[in-house]
Amino acid sequence: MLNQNKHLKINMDVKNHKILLSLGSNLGKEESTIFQALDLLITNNEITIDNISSIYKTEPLGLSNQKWYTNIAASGTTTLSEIELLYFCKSIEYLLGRKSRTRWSEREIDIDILFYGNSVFSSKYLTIPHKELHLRNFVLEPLAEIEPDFVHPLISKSIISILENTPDNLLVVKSQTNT
Ligand code: A4P
Ligand code: MG
Repeated sequence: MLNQNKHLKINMDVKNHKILLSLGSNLGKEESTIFQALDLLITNNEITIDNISSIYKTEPLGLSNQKWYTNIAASGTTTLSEIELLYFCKSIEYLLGRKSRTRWSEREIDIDILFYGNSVFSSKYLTIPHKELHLRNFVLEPLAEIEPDFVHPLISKSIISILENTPDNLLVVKSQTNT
């Protein structure tokens, strides 16, 4: 009886956190890989995906001699911790064939955790909010479509207002509306 109560207490303490993710690919079947990644995310019963943006075609940031990217943003919830969510995203990247390359190289799939509720978190392996999201049109445009009013906990501005003032001038083109 005592043990049962202990488990009940643990379950009641589990918290659902809002998550905002950015997914990108510029190698292989980009769109289908991104949707496979979303399908794999929800195989975890501790993750929900509630909304996804349109698909965007985006000019590459970093190494310019690579193909344009396909990028989307997604929102959902999780009861995983920040680090558990990162490891799960990394395992999906691996399953979908992401190879190890130098930073900013072309990639089969990239899953970045943009926000985890209003959490501010920094460790060797994970920084939340994602440290460069406010400087990137390819992240901000899709995100503004689904979460324009979400306020960045460090910058204290909404996504739409960050987008309106971004210094980034790389091109982002909406290619398909999700219905
Ligand atoms: N990491 C730290 N914080 C996070 C976070 N919030 N979410 C660590 C996810 N990962 C995070 O990432 C390197 C390490 O960052 C991870 O192992 C994790 O521990 P990675 O995905 O393995 O390598 P990367 O993506 O090459 O490096 P990085 O620094 O994450 O690059 P970005 O910022 O992801 O940029 N241009 C366009 N148009 N569209 C793109 O999607 N993507 C990139 C990659 C460059 N140019 C692009 C795009
Ligand atoms: Mg990344």
